[in-house]
Amino acid sequence: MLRQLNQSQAPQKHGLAAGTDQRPERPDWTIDQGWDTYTAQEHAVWKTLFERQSRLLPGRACDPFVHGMSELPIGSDQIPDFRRLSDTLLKRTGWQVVAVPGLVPDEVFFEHLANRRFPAGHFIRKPQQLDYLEEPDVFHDVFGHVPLLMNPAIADYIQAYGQGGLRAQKLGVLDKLARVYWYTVEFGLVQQKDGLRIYGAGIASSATESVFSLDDTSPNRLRFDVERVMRTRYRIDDFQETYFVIGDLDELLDLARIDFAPLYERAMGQPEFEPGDVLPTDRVVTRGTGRYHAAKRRG
Ligand code: HBI
Ligand code: FE
Repeated sequence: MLRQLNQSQAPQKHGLAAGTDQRPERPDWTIDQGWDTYTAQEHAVWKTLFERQSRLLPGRACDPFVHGMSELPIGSDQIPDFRRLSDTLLKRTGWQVVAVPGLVPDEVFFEHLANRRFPAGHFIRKPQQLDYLEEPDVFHDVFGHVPLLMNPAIADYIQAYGQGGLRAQKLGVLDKLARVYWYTVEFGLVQQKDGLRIYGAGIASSATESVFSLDDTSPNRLRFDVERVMRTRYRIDDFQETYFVIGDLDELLDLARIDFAPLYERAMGQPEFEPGDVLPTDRVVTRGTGRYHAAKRRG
């Protein structure tokens, strides 16, 4: 089954994906969500995706994700109204959800995050492309990302990522910072007392990767280390070969507070790692067989 591409694949597209070549209505690329214009079929696609993930995620999604979801006006029958999501989020962590046509240029994206505005695709995928996505749609962005914006650590971390992104661009090290976002906010795992759990939106919104990331023997699962991750390439078109594990979402709060400049300095000129590499210095949670990607390479 083709995999759901993720908006952080955007670094390759630098914000302008296929089909969003129209000029933005506003300088910040936001549009009205147009909630009243969604068709019954679009709401039905949401329902299919929501019910599928709701069957899969118990015991797989981390507790803060489940908790955040339960406190938000996100239901099975309809695509959520961003105004109602923002009402709840603003009170809890000061975040809002704003509608955008799709991928937006990096600096626009970072500017929104730095101001606690989460840009969410207003559109939803077609019924025939439930598992494959050219760019982030409302299910990926709202079901995958928004529940954890209710968590104070994630709320601060993603704002700091926005601020850091604007700086990283100026320093020419965006690719290193994008990897940190990728292996945490998009594809991160967290070690709970009762086992490994998903917090990455790219996994939480994907039926196939929700299972692969936790249950399959193929991927590596390594303890997160920011300098290691900064130097680790990632897959943009298939399951990850390695997932990085944090001990608690609050670890990201520490990351939000440190100055990345010395880390960029140290990473410069150092060798980079392939997605499937396991280093002698890695703290290995599970060493994968690599069988899934090896089979794909054989074709
Ligand atoms: N645009 N709408 C949207 N959503 C994203 O997640 C996004 C984007 N543009 C750029 C981007 N992500 C990435 O290039 C950055 O995370 C590096
Ligand atoms: Fe995402």
